Amino acid sequence: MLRPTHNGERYELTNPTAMPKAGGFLWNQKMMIQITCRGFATAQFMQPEPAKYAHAPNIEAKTFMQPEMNYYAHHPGRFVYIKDEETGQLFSAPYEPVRAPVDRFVFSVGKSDVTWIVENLGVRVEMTMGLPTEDVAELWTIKVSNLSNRPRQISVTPYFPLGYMSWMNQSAEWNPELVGVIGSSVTPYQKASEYFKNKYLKDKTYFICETQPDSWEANQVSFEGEGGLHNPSSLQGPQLGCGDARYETPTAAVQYRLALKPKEQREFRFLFGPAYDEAEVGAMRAKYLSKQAFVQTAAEYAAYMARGRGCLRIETPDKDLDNFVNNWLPRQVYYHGDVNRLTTDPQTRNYLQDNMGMNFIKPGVARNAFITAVSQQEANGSMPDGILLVEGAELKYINQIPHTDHCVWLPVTLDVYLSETGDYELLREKVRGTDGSNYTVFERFSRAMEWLLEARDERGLSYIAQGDWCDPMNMVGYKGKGVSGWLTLATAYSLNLWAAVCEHEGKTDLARYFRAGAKECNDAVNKHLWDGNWYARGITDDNVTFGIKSDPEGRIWLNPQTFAILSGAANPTQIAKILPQVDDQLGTPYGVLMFAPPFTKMREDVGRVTQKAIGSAENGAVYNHAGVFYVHSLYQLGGQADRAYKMLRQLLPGPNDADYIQRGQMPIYIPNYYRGAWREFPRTAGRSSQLFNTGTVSWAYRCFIEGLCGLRGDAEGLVINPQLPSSWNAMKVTRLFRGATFRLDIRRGDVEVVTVKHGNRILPNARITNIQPGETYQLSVLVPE
Ligand code: CEZ
Repeated sequence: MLRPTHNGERYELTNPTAMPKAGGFLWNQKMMIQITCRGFATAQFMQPEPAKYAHAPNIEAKTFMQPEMNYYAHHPGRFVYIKDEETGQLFSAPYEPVRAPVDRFVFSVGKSDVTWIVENLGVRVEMTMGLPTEDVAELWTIKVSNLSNRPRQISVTPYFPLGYMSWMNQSAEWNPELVGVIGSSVTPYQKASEYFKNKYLKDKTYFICETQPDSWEANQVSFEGEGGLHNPSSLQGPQLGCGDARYETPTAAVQYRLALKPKEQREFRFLFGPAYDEAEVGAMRAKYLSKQAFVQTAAEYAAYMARGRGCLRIETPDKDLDNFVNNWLPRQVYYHGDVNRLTTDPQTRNYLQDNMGMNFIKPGVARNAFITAVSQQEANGSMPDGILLVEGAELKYINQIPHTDHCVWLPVTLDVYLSETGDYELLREKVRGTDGSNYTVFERFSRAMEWLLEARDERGLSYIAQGDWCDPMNMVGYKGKGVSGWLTLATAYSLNLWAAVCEHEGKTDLARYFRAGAKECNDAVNKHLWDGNWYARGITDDNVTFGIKSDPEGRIWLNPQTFAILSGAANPTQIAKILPQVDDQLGTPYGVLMFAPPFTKMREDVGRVTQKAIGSAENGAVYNHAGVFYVHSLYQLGGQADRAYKMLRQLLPGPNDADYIQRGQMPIYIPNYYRGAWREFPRTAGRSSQLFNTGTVSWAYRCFIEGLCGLRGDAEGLVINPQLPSSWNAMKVTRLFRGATFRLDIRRGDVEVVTVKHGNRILPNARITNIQPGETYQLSVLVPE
């Protein structure tokens, strides 16, 4: 049903009904498209705010990408109807909208294209979607072959619905010069000021053909007629109606009537996308719509994807894991670092963590991100809720709600930048702020740490305002008093990391000062929030401690436990109590829950998180971002290789069919969550959100690199400390680091500590210094049995 092919470069799904929402995604710096195995698609492009060129049949409120997207017959998608004109039989590829059972179905997701093979009624349809590297457009190839030994009369009707473009003005018509359907609209608005912003938006959508079709239809209602999408009336006639849409819902359908000889094959190419005017469509046509241009564009795009290859190759006893880590995980990390989730105002914590992953791919990008971020620091040292990436961008949606954790992520993500690059120079760089201030990066970080220390109550616990890492925890502290246990611990962790940097920079007084601050935070948490076997999540405005054993819902939360390990708040006795509680109360077959039990009704002193569907998203799902923090803390702690690996492996679906079907997702990315509530609702537990925007991936990559493989840089070199799960005896790793290549053969051996041999020389400790860029280091590593 589902398997890797082409050396893991592709995944193929051979059934359109087993995992109906399974899909793949492609992006470039201006657009993104997610498409399911059945042909439903969600695409957006930046101008500079995200916009659509294929719309839903109703006007949607604009918001960010949602989990568990729902699809329905009229959902935007890319389809082709095939009709046997002799018998009248009809099917569609990939599968929607006709949903006729087919003889063969292959949905194949590659890193730089998505393809389908669908066979039915003796006809094979091959569909391929690609993207350009720089422009916004979809490049479609549709190949039709007569598999039978007799001549065939068939019609081929690509159908690319444009949807309800606008309630102010929408239309579509055939354009003979451009050889395609051009939909036109006016983006709805009401304020006069918006007119000037919208004036140059790409309000046209085009679907243009390399080969002149025999007929076309630009009117959705005329296309469907009374037959509906499963059996459109217009496919009953000798040709499509060649109609237009005049303030009627536009569509794009074109038809080729083919007489195919036995085994004959025909190939068609199309371009689908947004444009400002016809001249732009013409330019896109000239640039892309030919066989040669398609080939060249695909090669360029593949090269663009290849630049996100990452710094790690592993060979372990788990082939599916290797495949994911070598092929797919860095691709998803690259996506995050390359396009910042296609928003112009990423949440500050997302921006910093997404760029944390970029350290393993293109550290220069991460470096610039620090500068961009701290240039927007507030005068009081705090960080804004979102980082504005383009001129004129504004803080939107969740970024208008005050969250108090953003400063924490500065040292946390800097830690990875420094360990990858050793570039402490960054700290000395002066950054002019948007408020006119001029401080070095070092000073700005120190100011952020000061702010964190300030933003605490008389007990020494961190105020939460309307949220911390947990966005929808918006009512713990909205009256101004509530505090976050997690944030207090994260602050301590962050302060300790920063203190180490201060030390490196010779600022011992500052280091001592920030360490003392961290200790204060840890002490406060131990005094007020240790609940006997685990840490509470926080204390509300009305002084109610929550996330404790007497809570029937939201009894134990993962993040405070994780960060108590990272911050040093938890001593070994406490850790020994916490770990089994996490296993028992939060462990599931699909990963570790963010908290349990889930809330079944609104808790007004906790907030919106308690209103989310039970076991979905932050309401007690396997929220992978929280899960991977925990994995990281276990690797940091050491001696937890099995626990850590188990949960790291659970981040990806499979490898058995039952697990794939339950999760409903291909192992080509990590979603932001899998449904929890596995005791309450086992039927839906494990189901993937299908949302590939997630802070999880940079941490997951980090866990593989620094944790499992144990290859982490320090100021002068590379430290080697693999943490193999007990069921593995060996693994091979190739790691790119500071311009050099490290090839490691790691085995268990009769040693007390990790022992590294370089050539014939046993190194005095498991660390390589004086690394020469361009050099390849062959290392034999023995780890204790
Ligand atoms: O958004 C994520 C945020 O992008 O939720 C995480 C948070 O740390 C990330 O920064 C945990 O709360 O309800 C909401 O408003 C949330 O904002 C969610 O929508 C969540 C989404 O699942 C998007 O990924």
